[in-house]
Amino acid sequence: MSEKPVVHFDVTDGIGVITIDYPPVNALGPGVADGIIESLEKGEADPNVKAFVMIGTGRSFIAGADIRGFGKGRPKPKKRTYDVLDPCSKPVVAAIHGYALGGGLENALACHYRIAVPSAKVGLPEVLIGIIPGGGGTQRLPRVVGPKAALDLIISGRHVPAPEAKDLGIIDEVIDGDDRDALLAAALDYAKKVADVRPIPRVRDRSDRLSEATQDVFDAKRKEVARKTRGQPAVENAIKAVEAAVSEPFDDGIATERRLFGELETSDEAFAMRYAFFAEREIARLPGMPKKIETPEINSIAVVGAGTMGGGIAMSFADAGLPVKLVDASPEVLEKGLERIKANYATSVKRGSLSQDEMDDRFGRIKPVQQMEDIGDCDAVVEAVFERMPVKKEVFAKLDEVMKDGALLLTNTSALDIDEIANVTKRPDAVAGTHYFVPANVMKLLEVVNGTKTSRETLAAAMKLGRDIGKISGYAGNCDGFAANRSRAPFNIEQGLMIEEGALPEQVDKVMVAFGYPVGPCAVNDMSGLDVSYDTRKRRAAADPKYRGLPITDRLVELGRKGQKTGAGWYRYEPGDRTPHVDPEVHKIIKEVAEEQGFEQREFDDTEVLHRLLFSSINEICKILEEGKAIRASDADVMWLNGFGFPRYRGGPMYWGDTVGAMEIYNQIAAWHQRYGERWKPSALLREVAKSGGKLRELKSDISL
Ligand code: T1G
Repeated sequence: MSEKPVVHFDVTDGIGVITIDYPPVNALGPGVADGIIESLEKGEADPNVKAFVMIGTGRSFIAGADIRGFGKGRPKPKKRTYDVLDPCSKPVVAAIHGYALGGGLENALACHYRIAVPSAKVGLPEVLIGIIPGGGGTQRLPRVVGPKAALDLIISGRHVPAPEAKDLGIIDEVIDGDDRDALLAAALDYAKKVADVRPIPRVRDRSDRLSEATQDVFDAKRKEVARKTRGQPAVENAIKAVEAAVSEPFDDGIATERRLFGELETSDEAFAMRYAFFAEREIARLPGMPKKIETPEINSIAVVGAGTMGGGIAMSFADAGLPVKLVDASPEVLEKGLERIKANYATSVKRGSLSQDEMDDRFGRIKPVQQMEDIGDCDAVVEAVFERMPVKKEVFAKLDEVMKDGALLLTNTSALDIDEIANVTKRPDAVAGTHYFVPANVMKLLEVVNGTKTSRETLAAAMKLGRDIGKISGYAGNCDGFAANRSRAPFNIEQGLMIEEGALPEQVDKVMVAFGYPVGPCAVNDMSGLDVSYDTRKRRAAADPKYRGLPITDRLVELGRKGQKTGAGWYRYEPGDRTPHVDPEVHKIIKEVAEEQGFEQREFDDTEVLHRLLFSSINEICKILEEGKAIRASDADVMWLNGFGFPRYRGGPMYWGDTVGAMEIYNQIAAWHQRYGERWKPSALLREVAKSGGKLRELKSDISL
């Protein structure tokens, strides 16, 4: 329990003000619920108190239950705030700024009125951590917004901006001011206004909207979410809980919700998703960095290169409200790049995820520029030109000339040597890698690569810049493939080699889809194009006779089977349809190349396919940590979750590895080392953690920055 009180209660002009004071986000931590209950009981007993206001200190209302306490056998509370707020004999006004999420919104819904500042956000994000709302949210929200909208909000877990929440009926009033003082003043006035209104409006008594739900609303939702939420029991339980809101009296519905919640808190999925939640916050911490480090203000950005990556990167900044200059020497490329950006925004507008005004604002922030001289005033520049070192060097030499002092010089290279790029400038301390993942405006992962001469200020600024545009910045040291792609490379190699050894592409994909990936790796190859790395393989084979490449993939490319874009790759595609179809022609090609190359073919069982792919990457993550090219194993998990679509309810490769056990993984890798040679040499760190009985997910490198 924290020493200082976490809830304050004072009476102002006959209004009892309950203030939650549990930084940083007013989670319902130890003592908060009891403090709210005590304040209500005190105010109820005080004849001078006519009504209540409930508000948070700092930057938020209540951000939800204290997730840190979950899964640790929490003591059952004697009373819950929802059960004291709802029947309170005096009206309670919830005053919301920042966030009212999970238990925060549930407390607000148990209040009798809700007002908010325009920038506030509300939501029930519990399914994102593998559980469901457990404080009445599945019963009250459908009574306010209707069952269909409630299902959408609970299953998406999305944060709803206050104006939209008002339109939905969750919020009664959005005030003019956007700061906490204005909110408190408005809430006090509102409370005085409603103090004598009777009957006091209680959400539990509202059932008019429940009749909107017929069974097909629930069946349609089940069908809609089936593919995307496979393996997540919380989603089905959430649907069941909302069904109970429609079919059962309120108190029975609450009991049903509690039962369905109780099934989930200690589920494997919930443990994994809570781990992911905290790992995504831990990744921001750079060991050895001073707590407070001066980083330059970034208010203007330039992106060099108007290709697919450059366009996506420019969108990331424009989406975050920053003005962007998009540079390309070729007017045609620049024009095409702008058209691609506009088309991307138009698709979002068509889908309804963006309004036309928002699209216009965002697109309006992107200014096309042809001369590098015109970007010198920008606070930071991101280079996103061809992945060829001579081209990068030329661009950075020019940037060094034109960019103002103190500007960040960032490269989006996915594997090239940051030091070699930095060394063409007179300011290598201002150079860092910021590696975006395709599509750059969607993928949350941003890999920030630390060059030998990158200053701490530049590193900290690049990490912060990623977070400021809503991404998850992850540290990587400078090496081939940095951390994310380097850890993924063995997976890709094993995928190709297993197909040479007899595993069919459809078997590899079936195994990984069953594991939880939305799409299998071969189908993904067909999407990105089998020819993408063909040239690289050919260049490497020419330079290094020992390099064996991937002859089967190369043959597919040489036969024009480049993937979806040519109607055939690992799979066959009907015109205008992206559905992969198994193609006997591919089986024939595999056989032919195997005979030519003398590859022995055999049957594979599914477990071997899964283990060959994931154990190889787990081993590589251990090597990356040993070399200090990543900070912690959980960072690698965050990169796989947010860069490679690893199923979230499995936590990440290292978290999942612990469900198999480090010793079992080590022994299997040691056996494959005997059978397949050098590429399966077990990492020393893996051997150590296996022998010590430790956890893969807790491994850390010893770098200090
Ligand atoms: N519990 C414990 N710690 C939390 C927390 C929570 N609910 N939310 C945030 N933190 C910590 C976080 O780990 C970080 O710690 C710091 O606060 C700042 O967070 C009964 C059962 C509110 C949108 O899922 O989405 O209610 O790293 O870096 O980017 O039905 O935090 O500083 O040590 O994310 O400004 C439902 C989870 C819970 C909300 C703010 N609520 N939180 O984002 O800051 S379950 C949630 C968030 C529940 C009820 C059920 C975000 C945020 P540290 P941050 P931010």
